[in-house]
Amino acid sequence: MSDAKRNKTLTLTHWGAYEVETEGQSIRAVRPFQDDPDPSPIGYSMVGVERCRVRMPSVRESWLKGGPGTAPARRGKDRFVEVGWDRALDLVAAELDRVRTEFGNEAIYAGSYGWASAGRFHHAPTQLHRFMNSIGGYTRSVNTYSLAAAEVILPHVLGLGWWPFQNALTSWDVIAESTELVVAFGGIPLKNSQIEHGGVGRHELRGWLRRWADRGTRFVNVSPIADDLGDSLRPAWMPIRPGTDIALMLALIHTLIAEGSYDRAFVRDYCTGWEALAAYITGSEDGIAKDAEWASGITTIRPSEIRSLARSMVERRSMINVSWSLQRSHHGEHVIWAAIALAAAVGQIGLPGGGFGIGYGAMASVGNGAANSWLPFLHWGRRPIDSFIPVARISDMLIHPGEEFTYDGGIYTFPDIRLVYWAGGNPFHHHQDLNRLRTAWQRPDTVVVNEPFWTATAKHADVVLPSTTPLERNDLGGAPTDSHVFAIQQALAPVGGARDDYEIFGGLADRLGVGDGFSEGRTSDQWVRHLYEKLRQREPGAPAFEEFWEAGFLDRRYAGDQPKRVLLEDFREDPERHPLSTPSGRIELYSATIAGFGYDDCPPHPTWMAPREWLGEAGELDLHLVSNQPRTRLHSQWDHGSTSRSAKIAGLESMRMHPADADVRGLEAGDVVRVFNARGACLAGVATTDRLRRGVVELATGAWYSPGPEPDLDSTCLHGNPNALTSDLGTSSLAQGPAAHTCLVRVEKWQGAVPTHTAFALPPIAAL
Ligand SMILES: Nc1nc2c(c(=O)[nH]1)N[C@H]1C(S)=C(S)[C@@H](COP(=O)(O)OP(=O)(O)OC[C@H]3O[C@@H](n4cnc5c(=O)[nH]c(N)nc54)[C@H](O)[C@@H]3O)O[C@H]1N2
Ligand SMILES: Nc1nc2c(c(=O)[nH]1)N[C@H]1C(S)=C(S)[C@@H](COP(=O)(O)OP(=O)(O)OC[C@H]3O[C@@H](n4cnc5c(=O)[nH]c(N)nc54)[C@H](O)[C@@H]3O)O[C@H]1N2
Ligand SMILES: [Mo]
Repeated sequence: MSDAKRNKTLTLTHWGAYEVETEGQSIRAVRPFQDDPDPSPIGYSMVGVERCRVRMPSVRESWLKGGPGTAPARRGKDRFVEVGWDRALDLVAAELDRVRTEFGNEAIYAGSYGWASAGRFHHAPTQLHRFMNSIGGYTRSVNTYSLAAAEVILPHVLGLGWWPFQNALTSWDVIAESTELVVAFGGIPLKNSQIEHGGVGRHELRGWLRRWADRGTRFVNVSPIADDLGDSLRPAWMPIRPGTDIALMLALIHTLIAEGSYDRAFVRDYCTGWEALAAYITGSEDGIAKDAEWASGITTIRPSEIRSLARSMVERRSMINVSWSLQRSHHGEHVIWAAIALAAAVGQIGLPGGGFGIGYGAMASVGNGAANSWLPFLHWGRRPIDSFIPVARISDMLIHPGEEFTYDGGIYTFPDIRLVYWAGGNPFHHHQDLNRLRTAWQRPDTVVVNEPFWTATAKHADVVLPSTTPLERNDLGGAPTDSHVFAIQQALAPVGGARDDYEIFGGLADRLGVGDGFSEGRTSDQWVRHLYEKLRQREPGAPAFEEFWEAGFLDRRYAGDQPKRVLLEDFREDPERHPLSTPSGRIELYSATIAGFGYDDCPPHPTWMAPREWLGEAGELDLHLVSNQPRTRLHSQWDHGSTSRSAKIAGLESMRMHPADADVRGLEAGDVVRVFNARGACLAGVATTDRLRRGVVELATGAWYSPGPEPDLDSTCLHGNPNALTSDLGTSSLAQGPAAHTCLVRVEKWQGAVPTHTAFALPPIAAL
């Protein structure tokens, strides 16, 4: 083939921008974006874009024959029948109409959580929500799997919602200039900073960490896993028992109180509720002093280490970082609250390089200071009805229609869902306790899923509508927190019969008589141009559309250097002129509002409560499972791709454990194990390392879920998805967030032949 037939286009993913070289319908090469100093290897997986694709609209056979509600227990087991687009869209439109007419729009659940793709126009959940609002509304979801507990507690403590808070975080450059000690609970994991919601032009965190270290900044990594903070930073490692950080934070405050070194003026002038918190910490409230000895019994960190850490924090300019993972646990709200209380006692909040941050390293942009750039987005439309659930309560909702739930002081009722519509997410990867979700998933009459790939969620649907990937369409992409905006350029024709989500919902909207309102008369290319023009209205320095499209990207650093940011600087300078939006105008270390809610599991000041599952009361389940974010993919995306698959062991997700823990179970690296508890089981391949504390195993999220055959292996994922094991417990009555990191397991060697998983196999498809 001659070179002339090769084409190069630029595409954007949540893990970076790449140049894609194609020849006809094949991808010949994927190269990182020229200006990216630290590109992510995840992008190379795109070479296999045709693998595991849904080729044609596919309908579950029993549902097709018997109509909605037929044999729901056969979801995930039945054959699919491929049908043409017209038939599929007729079926789905008729079913949407039946459900909204007979049961009302709240009977449609389209909360549809998920990351979908980076492009802002073809963002599948946005398209879905806009479509659903145009047909009368739907039951939505609130908050995120990432941060639910933090999102709900922060307004009570700081008077800030999540985005204003994250945008105000102290920026990396200020840390580089001023911070002498970084105490990182859950580390600052570089593996996670590969990602940014909406895309990354330049991965810069690695460079900044080096600059922090070069300056002589000391690092403490408080985490069960040493790798959460890079070796090049020479961190001190405190391998804490998972789920016990609150106890450590309280004991650090106790030391400062006992030694008289906490910042009296700060807690008096900038906080409310210090007395109540101090009474609890010193034990005058309940007779138990939350001192270093007490915390040592819980966290397994030596009392002398706790005391000396507390002293270093007040002697130096110190920054406390709390990873998002910490609040993805039972009582996760209180981890955030305790960290803020610790920072208040240290007294450096609002000073350059001092105080606290939440989630440095969790994504590429957290702390980059580039916040507040504006990006055009497609509007969801007006919400005709207001029915919602906290996002991680999906199984509860499906299993308990009509029952009450609490959320942030309110009492609400779970709707009776007849139809579930998902686009751009993978609940059969992301939700906790997948065996419970499978039971819950049998309740609705109909499940519709738009997906490019045959994921477990697609396999558990009644109707699967094949979507394109970003490689197959034009779009505009970027993150408001990133320096670049990209022209995502179509590299391939749609694979198989795939259609853009916009086209799919357009087809449904036409059938339901709202086509014009949904499309506003624009084709998708016209929409992309329209969104870009909105950007130009805000930023007259941006080039004309044609020029932008030709260049492939816009480097918005033309706007000049971003201002250095110091979190809560104004408030510190003058709390009267810049009060917080809390009831007291101060940082609330005790919240009368939360006291008023009267929740047993969410007391009104930071409190240690033993999580439901932890190594302190382990019993038979003697290992703590950390199911963190995977380094070789984004969640479940491209698990079928080369980067993710290269890290598997015998085709199974790899699980890391301490060599001593392996030894006592007669295990060696490379062995296949069964990981189990009362909720379920999964297989995994063993890797051993002393980078984990003993008693902890690490099995990252995202291996495509592949339940084994009935009757014996039905509740076992044969591929290694940790959500076969995690608990579907809410963080507390306040936020009802996911608590994935609160999970105990046992591990044993798999005996006999290893059953093969079918994660990447197509489901049975009947010829029409
Ligand atoms: N045990 C455990 N579980 C967890 C977590 C944990 O820490 N531990 N973390 C949680 C967190 S923080 C998150 S954010 C969630 C993530 O959960 P999800 O966001 O649901 O995970 P993804 O794998 O990103 O799923 C996105 C899906 O969208 C599809 N997709 C991509 N592009 C398109 C498109 O253009 N159109 C359509 N229709 N589909 C598209 C992809 O193929 C993929 O199946 O997982 C949560 N689950
Ligand atoms: N490569 C990659 N990067 C990602 C993602 C991905 O899928 N892949 N997902 C993105 C998303 S959606 C999100 S929300 C963020 C999530 O960002 P995080 O929530 O911070 O990510 P995790 O990897 O779950 O957790 C970080 C570390 O916390 C530690 N940890 C777990 N439990 C405890 C505990 O009880 N105490 C302490 N001290 N440490 C603990 C674990 O060792 C873990 O490696 O990551 C984003 N970045
Ligand atoms: Mo997330």
